[in-house]
Amino acid sequence: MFISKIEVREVKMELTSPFETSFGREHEKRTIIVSVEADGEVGYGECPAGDTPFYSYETTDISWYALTRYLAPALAGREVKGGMDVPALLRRVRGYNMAKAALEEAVWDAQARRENVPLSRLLGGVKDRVESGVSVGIQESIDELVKVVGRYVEEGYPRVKVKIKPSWDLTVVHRLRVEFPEIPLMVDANGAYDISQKAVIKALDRYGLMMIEQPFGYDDLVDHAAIQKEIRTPICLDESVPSLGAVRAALKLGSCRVINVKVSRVGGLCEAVRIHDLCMSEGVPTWVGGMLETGVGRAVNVALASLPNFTLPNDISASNRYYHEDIVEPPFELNSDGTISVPRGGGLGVEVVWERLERATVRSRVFKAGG
Ligand code: OSB
Ligand code: MG
Repeated sequence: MFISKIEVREVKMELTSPFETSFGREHEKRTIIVSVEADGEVGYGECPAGDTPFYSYETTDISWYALTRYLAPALAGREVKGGMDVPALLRRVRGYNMAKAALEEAVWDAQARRENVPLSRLLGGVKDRVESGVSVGIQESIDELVKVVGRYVEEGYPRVKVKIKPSWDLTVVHRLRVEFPEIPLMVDANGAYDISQKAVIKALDRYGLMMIEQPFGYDDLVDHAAIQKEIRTPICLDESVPSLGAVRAALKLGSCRVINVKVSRVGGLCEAVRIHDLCMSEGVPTWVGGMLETGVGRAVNVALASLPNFTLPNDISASNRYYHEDIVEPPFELNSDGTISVPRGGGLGVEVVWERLERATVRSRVFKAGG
């Protein structure tokens, strides 16, 4: 496939409700949508980096810089067989995983559309529905959180993850267990603790949580290994595993028993599938994490989650959990069995609605073969 044109767009989408984590609160989502034209097909990908460098150094502006200065120019005018060939063309650039992932996704989508197969099939997916889960941010009060969680349980979400931080942890989990004794529940600290606060993590071990996600620092595999030895609840890593190499180190050290695989955090679908395959061969369960993506990134996440070792509920919720109006049609919806269906159409299996994309676009740049 000859990559004749790449378009990079910054898009601004209002969230249905603010999303607060241990590192801050977001009211709207700035994201980057890239499109790649090749052999008459157009493929889409998304770079859902955050507005601030509190989850990752890679912010929307940093990704924009990497995409427009180095990555899109490195890909425009190149010949590829498909998504599989993209990492090698971008490898000279170190880091900027979220920016790289968006371009690779767009090429995968174009390839799958050209072959008229669902992206899921191209990746080795085996499921036609993937298990949904909802990630609930920090709220104004515990009563408010109970209301919000109750609403999602009512809507049929089969697993709830709540964000925690020091001062919003044990009392919150205790109350949730009183109100919802049976629901599959987990917590995500986004690295808000360190080993000196391990008493909190050990106390969380009493609540039958499915897992505790990323309690300690993003670059700390050793202390995660230490705490995992002291508790029964599986530790799940997110920020600490940005690559296959990091996953290998984490498994060897015993830093976790579950891996959150985020396409954008690991730099694309090729790396995500490699991590999936390694975890499958090691008997380590995985699930697909999210970054409040629009329907473009969500479609990619759904396709990935259809692979066999994604055996735990994913951070993939319905479009209306995030946005009043998604930029794709049809929007993703929650089935009555708590799953989200894998689209059957070619590529992502959903269509970007041009007027909505245009309306949400803040800035854009075009790169063509031959400059
Ligand atoms: O840590 O998993 C995280 C959103 C943005 C950045 C980091 C995280 C998250 C979420 C939301 O938890 C997951 C979703 O997209 O539903
Ligand atoms: Mg996380």
